[in-house]
Amino acid sequence: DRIPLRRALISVSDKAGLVDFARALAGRGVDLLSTGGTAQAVRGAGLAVRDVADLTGFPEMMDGRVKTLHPRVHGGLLALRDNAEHAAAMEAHGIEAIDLLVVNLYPFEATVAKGADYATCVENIDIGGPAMIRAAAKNHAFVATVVDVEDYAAVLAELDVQGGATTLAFRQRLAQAAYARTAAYDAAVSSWMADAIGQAAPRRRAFAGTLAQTLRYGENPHQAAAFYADGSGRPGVATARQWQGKELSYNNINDTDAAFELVAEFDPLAPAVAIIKHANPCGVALGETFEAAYRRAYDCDRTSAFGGIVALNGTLDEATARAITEIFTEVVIAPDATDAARAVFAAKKNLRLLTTGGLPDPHAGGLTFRQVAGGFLVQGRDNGHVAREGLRAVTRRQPTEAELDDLMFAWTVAKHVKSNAIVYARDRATVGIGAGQMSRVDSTRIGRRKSEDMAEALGLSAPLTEGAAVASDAFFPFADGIEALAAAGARAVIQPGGSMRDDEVIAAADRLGLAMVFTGQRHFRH
Ligand code: 93A
Repeated sequence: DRIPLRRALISVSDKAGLVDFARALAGRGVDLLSTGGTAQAVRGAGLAVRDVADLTGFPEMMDGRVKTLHPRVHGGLLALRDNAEHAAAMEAHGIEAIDLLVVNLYPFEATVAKGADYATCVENIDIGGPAMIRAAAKNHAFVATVVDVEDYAAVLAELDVQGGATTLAFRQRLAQAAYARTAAYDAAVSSWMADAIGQAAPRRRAFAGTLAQTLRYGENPHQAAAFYADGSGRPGVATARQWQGKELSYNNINDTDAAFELVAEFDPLAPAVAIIKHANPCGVALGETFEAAYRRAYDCDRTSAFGGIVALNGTLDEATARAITEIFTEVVIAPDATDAARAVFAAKKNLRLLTTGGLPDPHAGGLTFRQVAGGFLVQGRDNGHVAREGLRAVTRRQPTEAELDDLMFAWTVAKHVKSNAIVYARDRATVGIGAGQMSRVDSTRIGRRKSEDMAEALGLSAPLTEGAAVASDAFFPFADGIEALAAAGARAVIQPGGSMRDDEVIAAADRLGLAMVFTGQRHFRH
């Protein structure tokens, strides 16, 4: 299964490492063939290389759309070397065997990420490259296929160890990676087109990403893991710059994402801070300054905030950085950070700081995924939004303006809390969060108990749930949830409505003097 490497076809858009690799191949006696730009670069380094156009007898034409789509190329890649008929065809048509294909494709994903116009994106759909990759990878019994600059060194190492040949196992590994590349490439094209033509429905979609990072492990140390970028360029943990600290873990990435998507919901002109633990917020607040917002968020649940992830919806400043370093924090993510803030963090080696250059658009479309046995669930992002004017007051008492502010705030936070979600808020800060319970009434109790614990720790005379506004991510199926909220001292409630027992729930609110509004929209998050 060892195949001597005699001839290579190199056709690359990314010319990094090209000349050194071509020189190393030539030095091992490999005959080089290349397309126009690649040949020029190789020749420019003083190496001998034949143009594919000379091999095919056709010039590159139609702006390069047709360069390698020719039987002399594809025959050379696909011919079975141990098949007499194939050998006869090669002989009859002047086809030379190609033992190594080196291709990296037109930079379609990068072109889309740059925000190029439609025609430019179309022009960057590579046709000849994927065709050659698929041909060579199919014929891995004889041909080695390289689609990644990072594999150049591995090829040379293989040739050295195998005396100028490649083994089947090596070619199989390359072929597997080659098909991953062409699949990801076409998925990127299809996803871009779906966006470009406004096809939001998750039908007839293919999904793929490009490897951003191999992770030390997954959710637990015995699970292998990796991080893929989807190429959308959405500002967030996938595209962020990390300034310091060790590599992010799987759980860090998941939590950092939850934190940043949450703060992105708030008006960037109003400082907002979220502290996340295990993908749930344990404190969220707006403030006059980021420092004030951070301290208010921290005061929701100081115990849980330890070792958390902090997200800001604006530039991290020095005072806020100092406040954050008062306790141990795993990751801080923000659109930007001042030099002074970075200097504060520089002394904390274990703290990771990520800046993104912007906030993700909470109203943007896109798809989210979840795996189940044997398949994927795909849905549109939860970009639902209810405006203040869209709320329907259903109780005798109408919420005051101040209560409405807090209801809207709590509702926004609740969207980012695992169901069943109950969020108590006062003065646009969370004061109690009940997350991820199987019964809604349990979430109301947990949020209250958290608030009582904090009141005790802070030496307050009463828990801040007294007089709070409360959001529930889905409707109250029974009046018991409302009764539990009233018992905690809550004064106003926001929820989707739509329960069979809405009448009982509204009657309970009226009896207990609560103001309640319906959103007509639910934010389950399981
Ligand atoms: O426009 S293409 O799809 N038509 C082709 O026949 C073709 N063959 C190779 N693009 C084609 N390529 C691509 O050209 C390769 O995948 C590579 O990305 C690029 C290298 O071009 P050059 O050597 O001229 O820089």
